[in-house]
Amino acid sequence: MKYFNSEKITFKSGAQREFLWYDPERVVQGKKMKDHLRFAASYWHTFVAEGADMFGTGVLGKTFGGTSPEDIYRRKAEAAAEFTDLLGIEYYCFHDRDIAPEGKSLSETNRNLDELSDYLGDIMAKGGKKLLWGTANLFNNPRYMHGAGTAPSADVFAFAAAQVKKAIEITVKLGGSGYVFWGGREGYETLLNTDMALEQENMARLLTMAVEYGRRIGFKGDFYIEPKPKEPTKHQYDFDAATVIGFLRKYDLLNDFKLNIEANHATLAGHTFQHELATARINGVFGSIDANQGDMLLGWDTDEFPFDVYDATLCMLEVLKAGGFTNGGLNFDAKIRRGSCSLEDMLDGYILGMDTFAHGLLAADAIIRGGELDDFVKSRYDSWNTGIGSRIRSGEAVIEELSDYALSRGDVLSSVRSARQEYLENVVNKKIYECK
Ligand code: XLS
Ligand code: CA
Ligand code: CA
Repeated sequence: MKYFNSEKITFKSGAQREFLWYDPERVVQGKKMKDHLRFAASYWHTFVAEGADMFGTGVLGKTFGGTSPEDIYRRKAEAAAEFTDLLGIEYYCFHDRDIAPEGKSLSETNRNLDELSDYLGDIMAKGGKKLLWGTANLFNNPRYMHGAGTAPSADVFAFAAAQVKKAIEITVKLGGSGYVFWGGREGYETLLNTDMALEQENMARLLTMAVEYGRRIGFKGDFYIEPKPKEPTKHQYDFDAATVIGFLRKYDLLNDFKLNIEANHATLAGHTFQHELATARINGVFGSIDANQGDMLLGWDTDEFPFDVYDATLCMLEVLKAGGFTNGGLNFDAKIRRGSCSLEDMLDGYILGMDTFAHGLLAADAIIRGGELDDFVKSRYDSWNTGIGSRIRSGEAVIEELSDYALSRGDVLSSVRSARQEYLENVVNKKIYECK
């Protein structure tokens, strides 16, 4: 059965749908483009979500012609294999509830998951596709209305733990290289009814149990937390990269956890995508990326396919500086707009995102090879390599010495140089325009 009315997407072929920038086999900095970018398809937006929003129902059916739940989920798996083949995408990501329907009891749900994950795993492995990460959907079902790992009810917490246990097993079975925690409802609406300290301790307990179990059953990949400041709750505990790093450090989870940074969540937190990536990198927790973009005129999580080459360039600059992905990749946690109501529109969305990041990779490589940014930053901080600067860095200088130094030195305004932002912005633009 063929679900998409499209030929395989080719590279600059002159076909109706083609990549202009993405060339999987092209070598950049000694590595193939596809291995730099490690593109993944998000199961939920691509094979599950039908375009419903707060004001209207779905516009694009994703039953793929199936009739019974079992049939529908098998067809979703087949569609996923075909879709990723068409685009040459090697990775996929899912929530447990994306790939199998919830049953009447937890044991029935788990059986569904066992069977359908076998089917999905086989069909994807046949085409050489790999699981980038798995996760548990701990936000959709009404039982999680007040949270899952941070629920006021210990019963709900235990149910969530059971779900996480199973999702980790499925991830391990399918050879996943990552396991994500996105704290959708792990937050609060008002402190009038919330014990914030207990909720955060409990979240850490759940993560600790998950790590302990995952390692025990042979999971060698990375656990990730995906920061997001708000939506669905008003105040989410995993607000941004810095907040999550503080939490991981407090609960001694830094050895097992890295971050999955999403572009749209960064902007919701009032940060640039690059800021969140750099924060992860300099703290040694850069892991994976949910590639999308928000709409600056809208204040919510729009999960659009990325077309902003500038942002993609600065993102890839961070990825290259971090030494590239190890277990992570670029997962398109992105959806087509509701008005784009054909399955094939999704192919255009992915082509848009993949070309944007391929262009970003080439521009980032050109920035690194050109060296202008690096040279500038190095020289901006050169006073830290000699004299008083190096004494401060080595810890030799005490505050009295600095006071004496300042008194003898006179006004220091003459040592202040221009930050040359516009020159550097010209450099970045030039690399984006000129790279081929
Ligand atoms: C929602 C999140 C979610 C996670 C996985 O905003 O982006 O899709 O990536 O649960
Ligand atoms: Ca995401
Ligand atoms: Ca999002």
